[in-house]
Amino acid sequence: MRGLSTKSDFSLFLGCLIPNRLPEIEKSTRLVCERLGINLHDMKGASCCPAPGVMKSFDKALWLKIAGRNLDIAANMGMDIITLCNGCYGTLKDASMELKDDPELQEVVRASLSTIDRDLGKIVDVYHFVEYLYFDYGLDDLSDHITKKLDYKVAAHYGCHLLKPIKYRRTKDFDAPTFFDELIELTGSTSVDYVEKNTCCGAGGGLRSGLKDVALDIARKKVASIKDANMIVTPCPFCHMQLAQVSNIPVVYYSQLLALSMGFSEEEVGMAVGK
Ligand code: 9S8
Ligand code: 9S8
Ligand code: COM
Repeated sequence: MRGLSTKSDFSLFLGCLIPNRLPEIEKSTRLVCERLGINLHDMKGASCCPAPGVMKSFDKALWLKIAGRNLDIAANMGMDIITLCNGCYGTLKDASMELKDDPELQEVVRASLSTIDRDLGKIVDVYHFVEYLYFDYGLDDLSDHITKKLDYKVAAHYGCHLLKPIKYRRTKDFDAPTFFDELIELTGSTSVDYVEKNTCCGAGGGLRSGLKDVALDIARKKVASIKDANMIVTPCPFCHMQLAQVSNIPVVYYSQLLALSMGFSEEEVGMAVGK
């Protein structure tokens, strides 16, 4: 049985990159969630989260106002949020926690949102999909749905916002996290170690837009340290796009890998491009 059986309905926050550039992430996630009994509801009117490494650094008040507006959409739906992107998680989870921790800040954001005819209802909880699977759904229940053991050698890339800031993250072990590796190994695959495993992909924080050459150098260094893997698996569309530019092995989102291990075909999960 599921660990949190009462919680099976969530607002799905897709962010910008998945609908615009990486529909296979949405498709494969919807397939696995349907199997797992996790009901995802679209957030009508949701905007960019806005991206944490960029917007929060420049204008924190505006960052919080826009994030608060997105949280309010979920609050009106009466559901906590699941997001599939580390960056969106970084914004919505941190905004939610900062607001919960600080009633005065809540009042400031409420007043600011009233200028656009919105409120800040009950502040919802925010989950990254892979974090929810590991810490709430649970590996035991998840393994009941694995019907096909894969035997890929996988280079796991966590990305930054899934692990930090540590005070708002489920795993406190940000130097040597294992939960994403465990989720990967549940599919029968092996998570292989590599030197640059815990570094940034190089794209975040506006680096890709501001200093493209530096960003790509970081990605190249990371990918060059991967030996003996068939694929890179990520939990983040931003990292995903960045690493795919410099990698000569496929870059795969976790839901795609999980869907394959549940018996879905490569075509169904968007991995048969060029075949
Ligand atoms: S929304 Fe706009 S740019 Fe992005 S994909 Fe994730 S982070 Fe949030
Ligand atoms: S993009 Fe996604 S999470 Fe981040 S900041 Fe550093 S790593 Fe790649
Ligand atoms: C990266 C998001 S996932 S940001 O560029 O740091 O905002």
